[in-house]
Amino acid sequence: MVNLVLVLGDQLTPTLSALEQAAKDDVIVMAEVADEASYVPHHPKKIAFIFAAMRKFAAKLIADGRHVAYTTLDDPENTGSITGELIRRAEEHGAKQVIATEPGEWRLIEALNDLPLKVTQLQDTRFIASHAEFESWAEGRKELRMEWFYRDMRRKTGLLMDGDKPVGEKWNFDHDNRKSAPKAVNHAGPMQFTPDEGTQKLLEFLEPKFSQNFGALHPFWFATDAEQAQRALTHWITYALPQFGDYQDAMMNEEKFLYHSVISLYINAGLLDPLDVCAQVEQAYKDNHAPLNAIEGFIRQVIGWREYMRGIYFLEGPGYTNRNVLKHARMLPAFFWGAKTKMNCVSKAVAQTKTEAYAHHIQRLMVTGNFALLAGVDPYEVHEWYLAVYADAYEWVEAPNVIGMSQFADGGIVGSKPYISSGNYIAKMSDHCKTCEYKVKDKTGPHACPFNLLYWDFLIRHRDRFANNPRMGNMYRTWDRMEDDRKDTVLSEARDWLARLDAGETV
Ligand code: DLZ
Ligand code: SF4
Repeated sequence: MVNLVLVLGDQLTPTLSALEQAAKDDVIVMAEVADEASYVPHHPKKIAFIFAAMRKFAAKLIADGRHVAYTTLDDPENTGSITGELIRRAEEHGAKQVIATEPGEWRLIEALNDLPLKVTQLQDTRFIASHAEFESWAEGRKELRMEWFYRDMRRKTGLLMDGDKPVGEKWNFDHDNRKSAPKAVNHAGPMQFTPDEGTQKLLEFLEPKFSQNFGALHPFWFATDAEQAQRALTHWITYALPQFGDYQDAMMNEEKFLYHSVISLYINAGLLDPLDVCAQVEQAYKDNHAPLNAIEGFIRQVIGWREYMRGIYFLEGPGYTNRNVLKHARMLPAFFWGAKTKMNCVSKAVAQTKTEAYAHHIQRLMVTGNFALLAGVDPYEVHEWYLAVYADAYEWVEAPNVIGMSQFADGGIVGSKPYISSGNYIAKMSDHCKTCEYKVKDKTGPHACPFNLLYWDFLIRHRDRFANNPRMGNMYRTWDRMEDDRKDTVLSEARDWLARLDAGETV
């Protein structure tokens, strides 16, 4: 009797554990379904990327002689969900068993477990650390610091290791990766691909279906198969990696990508293998093509941060996305969906999110994330926004980054203090403030940068929780040294500003 083998839209890897386990004549089930396309209002580019890559992956499997039962979104028989499609295909082929690679979201893991079929969910071996490894690393630790986990991953993979010592005698070169925005960027951005005929047809079909979603479908330029994704990686290694480290945290009005690789969407969908990517990047160091701060900074994101995020998501369990220890309840402001805001930094980050389904980590963490945290936005709404609008976002990676790292809604599992800053940080790292209607130097008054006001408002609202945090004592001491009049002005202007935001004014 044949089994069904499930391959999801972010499992497009020929060596996927479910595919390796399958017998030659098992039926591979792939399905474009309304449930996955709409459980959050995904950016149209994200949907197009996943569907286009799924179609090409299925075609390759078929060319390799595999039996693929592929459901397109417009198939009249389409049941609208992954589980519905598995039941339908099981009846069609007389199958009783499903072989799957564990999905990256609890929602789907639980749905598969509830199926009236025997389902085996295999480990996703595309990750470096298994759940068991992460659990045993985490067990008994008071603090789950990424840095310690990362060092274990360096030792495990042998990347940038000199025997049992780190190459360059330091594990982490982050200090060298904080240069402010350069005058000019001598890199034209990630490699862009003209959609082939099949992808073009898909775009025409998707356009009217998802035109209400936030985000521009055109121009669509993502790689949609492994070979193209590799070309994009090679292009980045050749032309941008040498500068990547220095300007990793910088932001510019006229540069959406700076020296960033923009390959997370390819890795997360399975088109590129993370270890293989790191090996290619390490080779650039061995070839003296790029400096160690760039190489180490990149490899840390992939084998350190990315794996650590996944570990936290699975360790914390299905309720993680509902955490809200700071009890934040403000609605996500309309400018996250493209309404006008006078804050140039936010406006730029949202605008490029809309056109590209991409913003880099500092735009996500220190602009939009920082704003949402300071303003006290409901973290669940923030989480759904990030999950929807970024082409690389799946819950296993997005939720710990947003609920944990960015919004401190998990109470400090991911970060030992909230990631907040006043306008100063943005002014230092970008050219946004120079052309902003607000004045970053103004701490109060009609043109005061909202980040300056909200920063103090946040700290004072949460004084009971954070005053004794050793990493935050300085902030409270600065506040305590201020004149009482000034304190009153700051807090009342912050609250006025938030009231205007809530009233729907353009702020
Ligand atoms: C994100 C996404 C979208 C938009 N559509 C599909 C789909 O139609 N079929 C599918 O198999 N996967 C899709 N995905 C990816 C899944 O949502 C993803 O596999 C789960 O969220 C687990 O990470
Ligand atoms: Fe952003 Fe404030 Fe700078 Fe304007 S002045 S760009 S709001 S940090």
